[in-house]
Amino acid sequence: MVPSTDAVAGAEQSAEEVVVSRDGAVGVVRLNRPKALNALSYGVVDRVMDALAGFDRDPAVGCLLLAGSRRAFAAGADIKELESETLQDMVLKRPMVAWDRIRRVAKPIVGSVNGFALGAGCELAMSCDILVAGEDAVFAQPEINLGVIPGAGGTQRLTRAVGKAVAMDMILTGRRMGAAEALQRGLVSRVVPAEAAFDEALKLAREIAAMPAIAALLAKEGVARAPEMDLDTALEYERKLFYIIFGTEDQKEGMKAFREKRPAAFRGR
Ligand code: DAK
Repeated sequence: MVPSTDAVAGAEQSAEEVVVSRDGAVGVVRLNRPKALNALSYGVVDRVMDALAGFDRDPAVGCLLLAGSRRAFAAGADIKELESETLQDMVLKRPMVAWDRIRRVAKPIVGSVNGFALGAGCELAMSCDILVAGEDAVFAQPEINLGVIPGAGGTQRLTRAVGKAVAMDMILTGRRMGAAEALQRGLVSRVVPAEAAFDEALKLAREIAAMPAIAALLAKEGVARAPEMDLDTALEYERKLFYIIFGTEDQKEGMKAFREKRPAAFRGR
């Protein structure tokens, strides 16, 4: 069972900065460092990535849910940790490698955003496949105000999500984008009342988790790869993914159930 919002709020005192739980076929990962507005220290990022990778390997899980807390999804990388870092640290410790792990997750990831999603917090949110935002959500890449630039995909993912003009505007000024604008610009897919964001995201994740698992996985792969390919290559690629689905039991079951006018009983095979 997923801890209730209160339970997670209560866990503020605990040492668990990342709370990992299961809700049926949904693997839930919640940032829980509210006193620092869920600032993403190296340790927190590692734990998030470990948890996502663990759920990705778990056959009982069909969809992942990544959430923050009520005031903040995450207010960025941990500035206090970053301040003393050097060029040599960046090159030799290779901290970016941890961030590549979320891109390798095959199962769909739903993100639930309340409050601040700033800097690396915005980048982590954009690494999810679908975002449900509370009306209080605020997105920004304010790194320029700290003398740096986005380093976990912001210049690339924001540009792909909202286009060059708006991405330039946000990244060069650090300006914030509210939930309504994020919806209008296609950064998030749903905006709901702030207090409902987690529950709505969980509902969406449950719905996806109940879908035929291999089809969901291949559908995600097709959409995720779309911006990386020219149309001809992309359509050919989609065709191959489509062929693969015809090797699944769920394809047979889905179409048989349609013919027999009954709900399909997908088994994820
Ligand atoms: N890091 C560390 N602590 C943070 C933090 C952050 N990003 N954001 C907030 N906090 C802490 C504050 O320091 C404060 O803790 P105390 O000082 O009281 O102990 C606590 O959270 C509450 O924050 P405030 O007192 O500031 O609360 P306010 O309501 O007044 O303001 C705020 C909320 C979100 C507007 C403000 O806290 C703020 O501006 N925070 C910083 C936002 C920001 O600039 N974010 C971008 C960070 S740079 C990398 C990949 C990516 C990145 C770096 C490396 N690699 C792979 C190596 C990305 C860089 C970034 O994200």
